[in-house]
Amino acid sequence: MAPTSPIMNIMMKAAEKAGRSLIRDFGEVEQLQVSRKGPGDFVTAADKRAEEIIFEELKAARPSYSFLMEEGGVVEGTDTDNKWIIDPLDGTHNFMHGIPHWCISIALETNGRIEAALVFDPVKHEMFRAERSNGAYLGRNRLRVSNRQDMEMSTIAFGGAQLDPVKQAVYIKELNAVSSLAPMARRFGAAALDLCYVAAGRFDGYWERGIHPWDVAAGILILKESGGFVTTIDNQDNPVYSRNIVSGNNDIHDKVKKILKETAK
Ligand code: LIP
Repeated sequence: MAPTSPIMNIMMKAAEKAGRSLIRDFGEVEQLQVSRKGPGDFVTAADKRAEEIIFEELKAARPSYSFLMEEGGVVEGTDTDNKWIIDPLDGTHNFMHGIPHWCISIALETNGRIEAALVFDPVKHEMFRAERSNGAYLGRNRLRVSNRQDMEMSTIAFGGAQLDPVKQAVYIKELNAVSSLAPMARRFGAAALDLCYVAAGRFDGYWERGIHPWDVAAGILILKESGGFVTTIDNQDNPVYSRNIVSGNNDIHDKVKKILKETAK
């Protein structure tokens, strides 16, 4: 495996420990599908348990750092230059339904820039990781985005269906516009893995509105370090906090972004 830095080793240890907890809980979820209450409360507890594990591990290693977490929110440290951005279970809906496509996402933001990123899929034993200017890796293998330029043959992931009727109308309009040119577009339900799969060349592009910083912070650096492009649909500055994102290899990113912008007119 490519040499990992001390900070990446800390992140990997935390992710692997939380992954063991989630794999145990995921094994229980199958049985809960048929229970009267369903697995909802159980999954919430599993999510929070994983976040507590990650928080304790990272806090012990870097006591002064701040945190932004999906469940626990903001925890200010004395060192406000360094902030962990954590989604302990990305792909919650998949997890709840026993669908083996979910992950742990941990990013370290330093002075407003993501410097280290890790996305761990414990079911498939895949650890995607990157440090700024040092490339992106899946295990020993260096990640590179695809060279595909043909929308018709591209696999483009998306997300963002909304119960809000106004937002849902935008979603349907965008999905119709992109999928009419890229019929293989499909939804997988975990933004962090969507970005990592673009980085690995499995997908050629991904877009979504309504995502949160913890869903995408790590995947954005991993994708950029694999030669991919990540921007916002609405030309905001920082895709980590913009709540909307469009990404891909250079060609597909540009083509999808152009379609989305034309759809918005
Ligand atoms: C999920 C995202 C996914 C989105 C889902 C949900 P969660 O995050 O990863 O891309 O489509 O609606 O937001 O809630 O599983 O951490």
